[in-house]
Amino acid sequence: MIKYCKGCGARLQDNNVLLEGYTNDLTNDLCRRCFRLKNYGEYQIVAKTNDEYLEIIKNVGKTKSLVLYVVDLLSIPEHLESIKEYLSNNKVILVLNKKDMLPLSVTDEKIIEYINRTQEDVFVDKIVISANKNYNLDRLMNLIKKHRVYKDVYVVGSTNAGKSTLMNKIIENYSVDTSSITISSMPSTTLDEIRIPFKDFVLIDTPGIVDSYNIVNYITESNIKKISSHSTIKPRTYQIKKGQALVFEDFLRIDYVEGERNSFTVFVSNDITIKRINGKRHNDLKDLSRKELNLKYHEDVVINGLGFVKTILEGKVYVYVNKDVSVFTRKSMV
Ligand SMILES: Nc1nc2c(ncn2[C@@H]2O[C@H](COP(=O)(O)OP(=O)(O)OP(=O)(O)O)[C@@H](O)[C@H]2O)c(=O)[nH]1
Ligand SMILES: [Mg+2]
Repeated sequence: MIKYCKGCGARLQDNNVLLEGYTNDLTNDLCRRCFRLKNYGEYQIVAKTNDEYLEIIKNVGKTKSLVLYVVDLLSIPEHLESIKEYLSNNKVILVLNKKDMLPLSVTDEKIIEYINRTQEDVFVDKIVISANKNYNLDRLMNLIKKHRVYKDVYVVGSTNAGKSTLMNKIIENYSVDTSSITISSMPSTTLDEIRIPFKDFVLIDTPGIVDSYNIVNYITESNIKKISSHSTIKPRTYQIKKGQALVFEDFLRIDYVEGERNSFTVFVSNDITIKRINGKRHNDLKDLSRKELNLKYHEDVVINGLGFVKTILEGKVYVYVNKDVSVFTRKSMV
């Protein structure tokens, strides 16, 4: 009998320890990797190519089913609408997750209004939720009922957006099933589709698209844990003069190189240490790749996977970070 791991969706096998889905006993419900991740927090990297993920998402496109596109509010992609390239025939609900990370002053209305202002509208609905805190899940269930086309409803999005966490909360709140899907702060936790039947529909978790421009691919495991802390961000504001710089741990530096005295408010995990330095006197992290960005009035500097820095006045910054991490400016979100 073919059996799939209830944690990550991989097909269970007892032949090769090195391949996904390995277990020493095929009567187990979990593969060894999920067992260790759930019980000891040990993470084991699995090599999966982006082509495999694209294949999965293209297949979702062929089904014409309703799709929940889950996005981490702290890492909103620059072009949300590009998901529709693969899902042109699907109705897609945009699910903005991890609301609990943002200060309470950032209301759902403000977030949705911001998305409407800055992104092309390709979604049948948009909703702000917190899977961790069960926030707005009832409303989401109603949206699923309202827009569902067939029995199957897919959950897609970048790795670490919180798809499996959302699935687990829906299982906890709305199903008699007691199994739970594996979640972790590390990328590529879910490895294959996982189908969970509910009264009127079947929800299908999918592996996240690995975003190769996300900072999580280029920092240490201990820094990944720091950037994905679960406590509400306390924004940190720095009055900053030309020539000064902010240094984030050992992976990011932002130099303010042109402009009047400005104010930088940093929205990143509270566990990340930030130092303000005299940029001319200290050369820390200048060996990282440099990106030059011009600031307009009221813009955010977004560091994909980490968070953003809200600025006020016009000016110019140099951002030093791994060359593959995407960094861009946008109109202020908050
Ligand atoms: N603060 C906060 N963290 C969340 C929330 N939802 C998920 N997370 C965290 O985000 C990380 C990734 O969660 P997963 O559910 O494994 O993400 P995923 O989208 O299934 O990831 P892959 O399976 O790798 O594609 C974990 O550390 C979760 O605890 C949320 O609503 N708020
Ligand atoms: Mg997952």
